[in-house]
Amino acid sequence: MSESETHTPEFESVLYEVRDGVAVITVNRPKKLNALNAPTISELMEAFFIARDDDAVGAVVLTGAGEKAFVAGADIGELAGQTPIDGRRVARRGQMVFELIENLGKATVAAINGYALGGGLELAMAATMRVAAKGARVGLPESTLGLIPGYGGTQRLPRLVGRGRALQMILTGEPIDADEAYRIGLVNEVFAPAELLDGAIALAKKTTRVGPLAVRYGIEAVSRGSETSLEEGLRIEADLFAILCASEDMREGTTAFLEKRKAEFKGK
Ligand code: CO8
Repeated sequence: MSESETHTPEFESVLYEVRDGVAVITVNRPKKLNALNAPTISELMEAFFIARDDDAVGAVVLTGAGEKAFVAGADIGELAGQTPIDGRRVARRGQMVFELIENLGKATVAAINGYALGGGLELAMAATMRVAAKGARVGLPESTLGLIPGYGGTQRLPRLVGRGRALQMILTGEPIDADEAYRIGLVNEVFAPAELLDGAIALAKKTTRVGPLAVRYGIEAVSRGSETSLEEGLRIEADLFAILCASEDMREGTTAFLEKRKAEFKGK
């Protein structure tokens, strides 16, 4: 075990551990259904920085403590007293943390183990992939509070499931269950609750067996490319492809194939 794998940071509302090369980050406020208050957002940011910078971590799984919720949203107690100035600042801060997750350079799998509502679903949508426990419920109920999503929901949901379904979820506030989320492509897989975490770790682990730079640039190509024209996106793809052609990993991957052996990638 490397030294970095033994390093377990201590947080108030977030648990962090590394299992076999996968960092498992757990939002840990089960009595409040893991609602995201300001300190939890800060701790999540710190945890993701640690995962990003640790070479012993190849991928990340993000989940919620307890059996009831992944994250039931932003903390409504904090939201209730916000002025417009606070609201903008808090929304931008959360958005920044979610962008860190989205562009971590390593795959992140959100393991949705119960309610993922409002900021909770928005957090899961910043992950590279999502898996859910059967019976989990996901939605954007902000409109029932007289709000709209503020952690990226109005932007990421239509990109994932299309405009019509996204607007239905945003404007009615009604949640959908895991099977329906799977059907519309919002989650990648559905597991029995007892198998969710192992399933999420197994999926995350698969992304650590391929070239690490390929994962980094694959995420970047999809992320940047989906925000631009096809022509510009194809150029981004070709540029990133060209960078990979200069990597040791590409040399190793192609040579290993030709020599009929398993590639040993170094992320270089
Ligand atoms: N915030 C704060 N506390 C919460 C939240 C939340 N989002 N969700 C649950 N809790 C608390 C409850 O108040 C309760 O606390 P206590 O025991 O002290 O009374 C505890 O968690 C358990 O919850 P319930 O008793 O309500 O559990 P139920 O099983 O009866 O209901 C539900 C579960 C259906 C999930 C229910 O708790 C619920 O509706 N929660 C709120 C869901 C919601 O509306 N989420 C969206 C919040 S708004 C948002 O996320 C905006 C994001 C963008 C913000 C951008 C700028 C800040």
